[in-house]
Amino acid sequence: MEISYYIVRMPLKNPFTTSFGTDIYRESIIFRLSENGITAYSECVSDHDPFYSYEDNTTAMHIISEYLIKSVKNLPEPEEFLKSVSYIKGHNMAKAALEMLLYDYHARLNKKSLADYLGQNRGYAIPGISIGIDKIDKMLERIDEAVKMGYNRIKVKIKKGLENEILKSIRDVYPDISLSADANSDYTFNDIELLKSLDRYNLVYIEQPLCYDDLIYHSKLSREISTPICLDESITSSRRAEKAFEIGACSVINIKPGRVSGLTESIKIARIAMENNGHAWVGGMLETGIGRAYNMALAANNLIDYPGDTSPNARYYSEDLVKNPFTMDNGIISIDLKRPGTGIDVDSNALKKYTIDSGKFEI
Ligand code: OSB
Ligand code: MG
Repeated sequence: MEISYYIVRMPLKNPFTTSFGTDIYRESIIFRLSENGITAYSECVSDHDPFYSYEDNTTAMHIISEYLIKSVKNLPEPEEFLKSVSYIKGHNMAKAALEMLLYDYHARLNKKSLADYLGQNRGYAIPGISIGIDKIDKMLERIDEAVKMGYNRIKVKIKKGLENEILKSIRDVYPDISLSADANSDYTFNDIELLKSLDRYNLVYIEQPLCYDDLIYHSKLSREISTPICLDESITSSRRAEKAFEIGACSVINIKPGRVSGLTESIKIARIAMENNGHAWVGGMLETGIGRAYNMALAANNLIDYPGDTSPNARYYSEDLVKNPFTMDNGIISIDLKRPGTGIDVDSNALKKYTIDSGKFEI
């Protein structure tokens, strides 16, 4: 059996700035499996640099080639695959890339769309948008466009020292839109007064205000501010999600399949959120059309109750890796449940064009 990989470097339509830096390109790893007349693709959401998490493309390729790829032999069910690699600590993005590849393969084998294969789904995703840090007038322009397009929630990136200026300018113009702010871990508990001052903006939640590996101080913070806390970086597994709810560290979770080792854990986390009267939504990592299809299938699940960062493809790249992008109509993104697996139609010319390195695993 053969699995190919392609490291792609995709120029973003617009630079994307978070509290940890500015991206002009997205470098991700695409996997392709072809067996028994079925072709499956997946995307590893690690990037060139370890700035969002400790994983990067080099660590992901190392873990995949040395430890994970052999467990894909015999094409196990995704859950079985995950169990067989549980002896490897962490490296969830690397695990997720193969777990999702197996999901696409098995959904296709069962002649079901991935959304149906995952279980109860509503057939569409409810998108919000994540807007990077920029000059205030640029951010307001982007928000204006997004509101007109029908996005169901606007999330803006914030950074220590810029938060009040950004949020006040937005609320002055849009007092009522559903608004959230993502700090990507830029604050510490010492910033408590500053964080309290954000309560006045009536945010649906503040995303990951404190350190990426912290639960305890998020729990302390949640008792000091009225804005609900949503965790992203801190929730790396269903076990951590359980603990987060148990100690009140958050009431909302941004689920990114890549961060939590794939769709099996994603669904478990969404269920935990619902059982704890919390909320769950599907985040994004600026995926190409390949990874995006997995996020959409998950976002269509009935356990997901808040709008996600699942924008249609056209927002990210002027040329994508798929020929059938998702589009947004009246604030929803429909999923074609008649197409098997992820349903994507990969544009092999575009894949070739943006590939900077490639190879094969023979297993
Ligand atoms: O924190 O949610 C985040 C993008 C890259 C890394 C981290 C994050 C993001 C986003 C963009 O917010 C979400 C998207 O539109 O894909
Ligand atoms: Mg985030």
